[in-house]
Amino acid sequence: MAVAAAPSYAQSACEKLSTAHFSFITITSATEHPGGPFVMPNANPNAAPVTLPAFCRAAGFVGKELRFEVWMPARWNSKLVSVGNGGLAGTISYAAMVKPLEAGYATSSTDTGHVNAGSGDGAWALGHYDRIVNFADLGTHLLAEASKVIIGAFYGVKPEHSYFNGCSQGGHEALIEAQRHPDDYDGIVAGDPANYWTHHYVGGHLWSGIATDGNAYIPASKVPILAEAVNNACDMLDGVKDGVLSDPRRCHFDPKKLLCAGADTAECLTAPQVSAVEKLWAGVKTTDGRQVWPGLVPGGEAGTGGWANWITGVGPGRGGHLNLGIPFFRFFVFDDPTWDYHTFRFEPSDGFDSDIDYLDRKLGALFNAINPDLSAFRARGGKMIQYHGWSDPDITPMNSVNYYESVLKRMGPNTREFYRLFMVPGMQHCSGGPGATTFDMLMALDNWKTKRIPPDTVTASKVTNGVVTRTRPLCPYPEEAKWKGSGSTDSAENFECR
Ligand SMILES: [Ca+2]
Repeated sequence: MAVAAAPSYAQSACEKLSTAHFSFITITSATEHPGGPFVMPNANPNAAPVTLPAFCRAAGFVGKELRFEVWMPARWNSKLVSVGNGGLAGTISYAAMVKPLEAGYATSSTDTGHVNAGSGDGAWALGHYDRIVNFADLGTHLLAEASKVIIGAFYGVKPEHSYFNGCSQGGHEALIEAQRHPDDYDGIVAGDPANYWTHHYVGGHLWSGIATDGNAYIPASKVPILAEAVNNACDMLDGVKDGVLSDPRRCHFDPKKLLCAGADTAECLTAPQVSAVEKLWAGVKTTDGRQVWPGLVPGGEAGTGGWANWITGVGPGRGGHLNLGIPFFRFFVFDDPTWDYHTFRFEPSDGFDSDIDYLDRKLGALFNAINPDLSAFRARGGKMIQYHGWSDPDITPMNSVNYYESVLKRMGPNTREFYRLFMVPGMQHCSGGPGATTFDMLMALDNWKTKRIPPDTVTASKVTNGVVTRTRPLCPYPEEAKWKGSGSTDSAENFECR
């Protein structure tokens, strides 16, 4: 590496990494960044460089093709944060490494063992079961091991604490780690997790396309009328008129109220469109009444990160759900690049099992992180914070409620001493939405782990054009932020968790 310009004096500790020998890791580059403007890898060519503190940037791979990077600051807080991926992964999550690095953490990320050509690309999985295993389970585990080895070689000591922080697929990775690799991290943040993967792909990604198929398609232009009608019916159920539903389960708005009286207009829903909303809120049930996947809940439908992105998309069959769902079924499940989502068998027929059963048998054990037994993670002193946007139009928030309650049932009432769930009113998928959606769960986790300050409340801000316009407490589930009855409803101090 870099022999041509090699100076006669000794290599720096960072540069030495590129010639060091590691049993299971190949280092492809190790370079010192002196601090200052840094051009982010994969950045838009027109994007301005970010300003970063001085750090050592090590890049390498594990095995055949599991690429990763570890960024190690000159002024290190002795801790590691590995960051998770989104969608079908396939890229190192550089952007998510910036904040931890600035805060003094060593930080790492992996592409989980494949490179994709965009968020809707799943062709890399076809005929590559090893890649599927890395993506679903092993990639994040190997990242933890590689990160600790590199950090040990660079600083001379292992991290005092190691954390994982991810949302969506990153939340899935987080729960895989807590359940299957509990020795990797002693603190975990799991956001809007896709942990019940196979049922989310059937009941979310696929069902969204089926429910809005043909004349049931809802154009994005009609989403605001649904959002407004929901708010008119349910916003005040929590006592505060703020365009946000504190607990959407109390909202029982009937979409038939929007049914067109006569001809279809921009202000009403046709009967098939009403039926689509009902299907999306109902989720998927088998004919014998088993809930395969819970539906979405009302609230937060409007906005760029709402239904217009995930469900309606820019045209029929082009929403975010199908964009991720179709490649999964084509390249992971049915091994057929031309597979048509209309052919999916929700029920057994003609002597065949349902495709849900087929999928679960093929990939359920690998992908689904739904084991409620977190005893190994608890025993090693692990702390975990999970959060989920109550207005997530991608992964239904009921998934997080269901998983948390399953753990509570299994692990008992002391569960909250090591694992807490924060439902975020008015937050869409991992960010955005009408609520107060800016918060720092990593700091809450670190305070819990290192200072023994449990997260009894986490303050969230609503930021509009860079200005904080509202603060609210987030509360450990099942507590909810309740207005005390006096004072500004834009100020967290006037709310309490109960
Ligand atoms: Ca409200």
